[in-house]
Amino acid sequence: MFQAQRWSRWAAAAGLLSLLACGGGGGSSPSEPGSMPKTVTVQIVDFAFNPKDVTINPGDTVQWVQASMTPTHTVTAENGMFNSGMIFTKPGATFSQTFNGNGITVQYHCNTHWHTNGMQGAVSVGDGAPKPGPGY
Ligand SMILES: [Cu+2]
Repeated sequence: MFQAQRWSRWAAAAGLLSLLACGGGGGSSPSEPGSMPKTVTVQIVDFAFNPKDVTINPGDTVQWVQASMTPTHTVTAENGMFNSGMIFTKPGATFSQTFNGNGITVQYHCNTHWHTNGMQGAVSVGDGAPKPGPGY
């Protein structure tokens, strides 16, 4: 009985490890030979995204991190691709989005400070992505 319990615990841990190992993609991604998907960080500082614009490769993830005390931010895409909701209420709060398109630019804003502070940004994905529009 005791032995079996130990074994199943070990097996569960090993399964978790192999899941994590597979998360890296294992080279099966068709995009950009030799480049692994990466995560790019955009900080929310006071009433602005920093950097405001980022350029990434298809399959990369953008992670927004609240880095100052100003509360009640959102990350809301103009094209409806993502909407964090009001989760940026304290420093350290994060929201992540993976971008699989190619040659696209996704413009986004903070619902709370969009009109008052011009709190906007853009994610350009892949080669040939159009330049962000005015204000982004
Ligand atoms: Cu905001």
